[in-house]
Amino acid sequence: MRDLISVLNLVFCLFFTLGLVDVQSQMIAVCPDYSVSYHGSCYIFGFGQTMLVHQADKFCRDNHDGHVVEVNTRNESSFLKNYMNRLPRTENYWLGMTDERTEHEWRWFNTDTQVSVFDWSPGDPDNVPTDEDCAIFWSDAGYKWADVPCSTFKAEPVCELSLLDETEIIG
Ligand SMILES: [Ca+2]
Ligand SMILES: [Ca+2]
Repeated sequence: MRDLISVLNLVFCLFFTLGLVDVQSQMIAVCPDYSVSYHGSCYIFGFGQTMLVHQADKFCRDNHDGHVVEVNTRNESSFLKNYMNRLPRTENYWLGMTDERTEHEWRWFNTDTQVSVFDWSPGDPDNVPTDEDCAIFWSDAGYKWADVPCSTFKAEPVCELSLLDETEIIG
């Protein structure tokens, strides 16, 4: 009987410990090894494949439980632009925003909130030659933004994972 109690104690301790480890791992804000982190977000770059924006959106959700990058602050914008300019490659990257519903009113796909910080390249957004309702970090403009057609343009995704509420981290 004493042996049985010992065994039950051991099993309980084991489950308790495992449970505790699990709780702790959910509380610790750590980005995956293959990502870069900045102020509560992880960014995953360099998939080596270009795709349409709706494919990029699905790609980030399905593979990384994240979304195509959203730029919420000037600092985040600078961080991403500087990072892209240092990468040894020249690719265009998707932003997770569109002005499909109302021209010139840009909204984030992920949260359906209005975009408040922009970093357009000179002359953009121009919405020509065709309807251009999606946007990229444009390599030719030092990764300032350009509007492009959603249904035909291909670029690489940058997936963003938010670890904590960003408003808790700013300042
Ligand atoms: Ca963001
Ligand atoms: Ca447009």
